[in-house]
Amino acid sequence: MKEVTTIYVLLLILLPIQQIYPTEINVISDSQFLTEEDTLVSPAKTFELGFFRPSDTETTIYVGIWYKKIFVKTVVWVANRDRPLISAEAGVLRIVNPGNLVIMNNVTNDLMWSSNTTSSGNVAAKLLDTGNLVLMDQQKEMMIWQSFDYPTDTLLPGMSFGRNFLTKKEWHLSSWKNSQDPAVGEFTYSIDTLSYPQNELRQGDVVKYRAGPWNGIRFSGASEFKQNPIFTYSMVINETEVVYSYNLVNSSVLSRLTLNYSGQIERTVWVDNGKKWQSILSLPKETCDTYNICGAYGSCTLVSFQTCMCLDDSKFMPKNPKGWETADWSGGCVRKTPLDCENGSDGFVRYSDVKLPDTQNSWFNLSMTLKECEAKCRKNCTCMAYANTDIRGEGSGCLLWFNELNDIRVYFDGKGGQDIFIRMASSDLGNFTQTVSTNKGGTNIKTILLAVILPVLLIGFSSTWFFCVWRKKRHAKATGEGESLQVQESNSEAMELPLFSFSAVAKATASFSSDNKLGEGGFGPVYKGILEGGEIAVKRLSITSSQGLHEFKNEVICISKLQHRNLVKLLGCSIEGDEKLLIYEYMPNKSLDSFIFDKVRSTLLDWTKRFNIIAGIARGLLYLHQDSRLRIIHRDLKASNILLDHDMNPKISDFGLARSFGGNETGANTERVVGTYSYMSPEYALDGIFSTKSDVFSFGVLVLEIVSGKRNRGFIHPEHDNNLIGHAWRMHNEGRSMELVDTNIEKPSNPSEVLRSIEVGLLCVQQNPEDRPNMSSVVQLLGNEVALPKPKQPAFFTQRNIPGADFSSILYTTRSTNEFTVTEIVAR
Ligand code: ACK
Repeated sequence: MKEVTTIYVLLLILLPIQQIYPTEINVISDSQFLTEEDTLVSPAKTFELGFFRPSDTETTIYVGIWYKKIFVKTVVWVANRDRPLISAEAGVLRIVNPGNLVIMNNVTNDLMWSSNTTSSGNVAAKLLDTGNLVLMDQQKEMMIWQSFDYPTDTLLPGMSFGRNFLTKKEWHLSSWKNSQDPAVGEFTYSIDTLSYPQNELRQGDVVKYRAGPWNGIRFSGASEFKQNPIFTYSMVINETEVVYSYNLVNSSVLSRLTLNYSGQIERTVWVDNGKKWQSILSLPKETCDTYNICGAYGSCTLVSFQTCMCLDDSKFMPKNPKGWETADWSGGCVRKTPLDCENGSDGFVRYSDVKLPDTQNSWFNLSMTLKECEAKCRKNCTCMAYANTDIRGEGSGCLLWFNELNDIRVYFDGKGGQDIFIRMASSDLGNFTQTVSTNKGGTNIKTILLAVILPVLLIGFSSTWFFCVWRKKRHAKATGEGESLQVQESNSEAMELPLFSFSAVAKATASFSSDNKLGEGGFGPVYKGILEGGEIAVKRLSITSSQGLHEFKNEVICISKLQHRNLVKLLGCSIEGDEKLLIYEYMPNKSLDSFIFDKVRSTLLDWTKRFNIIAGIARGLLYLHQDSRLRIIHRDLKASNILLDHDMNPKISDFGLARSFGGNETGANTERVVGTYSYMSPEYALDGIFSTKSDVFSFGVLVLEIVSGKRNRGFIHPEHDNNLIGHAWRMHNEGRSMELVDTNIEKPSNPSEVLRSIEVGLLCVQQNPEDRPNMSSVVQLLGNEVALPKPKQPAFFTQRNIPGADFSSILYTTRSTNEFTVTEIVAR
């Protein structure tokens, strides 16, 4: 470090330090670990791994994997599901020798989770685009552990489900305890491999639902997905393993199979334009899916007046007729004519379209023919039925059932079931092996089944270091000795911020040439520059501005501790003599206001992009309010403080006026009202009360501006005196909200999303802070088609109704645009 100035000394006193952490990294290695501010990202940015809280109200913290591409946080895997970190505890995911990936509690040093691996070589953890976290021995180029081997409640394409008899690996799903608790819950969904493989959903030890044995195409009793263009399935059944997996025909589709905490198996597909997960399969779906509801030889019919029938009325009867009269079907059915196996007179009757019985007591051979199968069954008097194991083509393989046949179901649509040959007494046979098909045979079930429309059962088991990387301390030459600024605010945690020499930054910006000037910011001019091969934006503190120094310190303190994809990244700073510089990642698309309020440029922001921007700002603000290690109130959220990256992703910038809070504090009262009028909530502008809800108000204004392409301040309408808020409120009440949409863009393809956004905006600008949603609700309301509360009348909806406001006491301003930041006004 070169010269230590008074300011620097001041900063050092204010703030002791710690490393500055990157947001996104792509490997965890011996020298690179993951903290709560970081995420490990897959190469194509499909998945992301990091620390998360199941809900905003939860104090528990887990390490998990979720989709990066979608903003609805969808966790697909959890590491420490039974041993979370608690709020105040700091966690780290790192590799400890020898080759063990662990989650450590940095406060207590407790081991919270471990991959339980060892390796003599160098080990690195990476997240693949399949959602699989893999631990690699880099010398041997060998995978030593993968998260796909430890599924939680989600089966992703390419994951295995089943068992390997050699390695003793078993893959099954286990539900979360509840929507906020990823601990192992009551339900499991697994392949029962004790006999011929079938799927079972269990609550504790009790089977709740069973998908029949695999028949080469599907799990018996499951409508096939053959015509479905989305998935392909594979099932391997051999001496070594029984493994089911599915894949996507089009890898850009996002799909998952989950077992939720209430025991529902669900296959969902992400619908991009609906911005939500759409369920395409949900099991158990109906009463008839209840395991063995009708007992042995019974079949569930879905007929309202009688749930259960016997498989074949002419040959079976209820075992307990009285029970059937009282809707107790559990006794099932028995044969009218007893078997007489000893005399060798029994035969077999074919039943078609049947969900094959529970294979608990079964035997199978994959190479036998049906004829051989029959002979084998005939010889064994306890063998009650046989069927092909594989129904493809002519059919092949042999599956035998012993003792009673349970959990059978006859289908009428021919899609889910298959043939089974059931042992019958000679008197129940014709001269030849009889076929009884529920579709063709004229049985009682058929009559009833055809009399009702049965729903089709759709089953089928379905189914950096920083700034890429702002290489820490890779700068000796260019930046001046590779030092860092130790930053700490009072009792809070320390950070380390790369410190650059003034000369290096001056060189990077062509000596702060006017050609490089991007504009005038909160505390001075902003320049574009190239430093260490990367584009940067440099804020230069006006030499004369004492207020700017205050903001400068504030920005360093606040933003150096924050890392989120929707916050602009502070890469470093420079403090030499009177020169104070802040160095940021460069945002090629500049600020949001340069787009939305510009006639020509606004046409480049279609609705999809605008919605993406709204959602991104919401997530960034949520992070500030709830998820970051500090609770930050930005206090100056506005269009000019939203920067846009190369892909038009929004990043909240300018933390000069931000305030941080610890513990449960959500706001404060100040006599120094700072911010920008047209984005200020009434309680803040008038009484100096600021809270997360005053940021929510500003967010609401921003949403309405993004939708309409009009500024709240200075809004003019020929019919009334209302500002933009008032105009939006008026249009909303008259059912004309769509008229608010910027006419410079094409008609939005998703009007419901537009209306939802406007309503969310109006909810945020309600007069009473308590009525405004918090940012977590905002994120949810924007992303889901849930019913929205009715917004109440907004605050400040006419240009003139700011009661008691006297802004004559503005001390000074720091911007010269018409939408300047009021650095300080005295609240009355
Ligand atoms: O709207 P703009 O073009 O985008 O003008 C303002 C100006 O500097 C003063 O704030 C631009 N600006 C600020 N920070 C950055 C950044 N990190 N990358 C690119 N432009 C920036 C902003």
